[in-house]
Amino acid sequence: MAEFFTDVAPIRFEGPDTDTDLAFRVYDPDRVVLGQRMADHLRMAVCYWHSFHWPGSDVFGGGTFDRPWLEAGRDPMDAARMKMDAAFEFFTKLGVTFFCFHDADLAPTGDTFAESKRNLEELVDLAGQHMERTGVQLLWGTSNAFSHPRFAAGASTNPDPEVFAYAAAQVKNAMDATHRLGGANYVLWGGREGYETLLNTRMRQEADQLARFLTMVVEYKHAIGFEGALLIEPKPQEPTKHQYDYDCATVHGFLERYDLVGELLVNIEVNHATLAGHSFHHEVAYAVDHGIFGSIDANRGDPQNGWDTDQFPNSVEEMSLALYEILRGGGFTTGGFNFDTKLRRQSLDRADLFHGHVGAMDTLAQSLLVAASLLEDAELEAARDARYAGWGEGLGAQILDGKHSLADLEEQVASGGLDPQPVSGGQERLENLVNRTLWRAVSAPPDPPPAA
Ligand code: XLS
Ligand code: NI
Ligand code: NI
Repeated sequence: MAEFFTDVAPIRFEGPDTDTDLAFRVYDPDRVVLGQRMADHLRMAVCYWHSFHWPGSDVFGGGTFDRPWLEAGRDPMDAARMKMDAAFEFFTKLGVTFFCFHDADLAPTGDTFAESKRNLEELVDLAGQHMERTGVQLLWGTSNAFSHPRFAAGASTNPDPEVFAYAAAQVKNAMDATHRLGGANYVLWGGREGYETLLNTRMRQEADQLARFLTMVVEYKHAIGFEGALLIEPKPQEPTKHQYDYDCATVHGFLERYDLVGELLVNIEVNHATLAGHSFHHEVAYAVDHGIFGSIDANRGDPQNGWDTDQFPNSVEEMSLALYEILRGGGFTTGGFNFDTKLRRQSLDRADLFHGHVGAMDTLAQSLLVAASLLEDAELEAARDARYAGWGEGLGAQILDGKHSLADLEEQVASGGLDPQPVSGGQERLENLVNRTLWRAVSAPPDPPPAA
């Protein structure tokens, strides 16, 4: 097997004081935090598409990267095998636990559906061998039902039922591939499940189609005995002007409306949250609180841009707040942190892909320490508990139990029995508490190893 990343040695944990550029300063997979290994808390994954299947092109220019398997004129199956060799070399040198793929980045699209299916099966077999050899696992698989021109007007929400059928066939095969590789989840991102103009769109019709599609996916999951979670990835727009899976709350409402709650969870992407006008913290807190939290696509946007820049995460604060909510909710079950991240187009060196991921992994490891520390000293939670204490007993509990009507409450207030006084929300104190934890957590000594 030819090596591609020949200039890079396996990345090691060397601690915060190391001078080695490509080393982990905080991410130490076996370090125990809140009783669990860092690697098992974070469940990090590299994405196949941006990392290996994208040449560094943008809407104004072609590929800039050194990716020999993407060069024109190669036999597509040879190129796909070469790409897979490089990908697994990268995963193992990085020391990441998982990867994620779309059918279309793993295997070349053939001239016919049957040929695409054969290609996928062959490359799934090969991926299985690489996984066996390296121990790298699959966090999730998905199907690309947005790039091909037939999906320009949507996949399941297309006005043409034959396109719906085509997307169904594709998703069935991608679910089979994911199942075969022992994937922990299957993701559905509705890239073109939205509209460009309302002038030619029936929103209710398209919502019914989407619900029918998802119901078929749920039925198929149970039919094949796939035990992973099904995840919807919300995004408000791009490439379409409006996407139906706008944000977590919209997806949640949709699941309720079509009786799909409990069957599908969400895969929250940081940059999609910010495009929807929310913070990432908001989306995670919503999902955890409402029982629909599944997994994360970790990246970041650029505050000056209104599109999905998919940069590597580097804000410990942003990630810590989200991780705090995740840990509060009990941590990941099937989900994890997938790096849905792109290098910048000028990042031409082979090593740049390592720099992006090493920084991102250290950012998450740092954030885990901060979140664990916030959880352990419990001050944030105590402040929240105190703020809502009135709802746990007396009047508050009675109201929630339906023991009072509007008229009842009017009587109590009118008779002078109630005289509520405003209390401080304490926001600045809590913000300071978070900031103190941010600079303290990372320098704290690691937990002692668990007793044997
Ligand atoms: C695009 C999405 C995509 C999904 C998988 O914005 O993030 O990469 O994660 O189809
Ligand atoms: Ni994504
Ligand atoms: Ni995205």
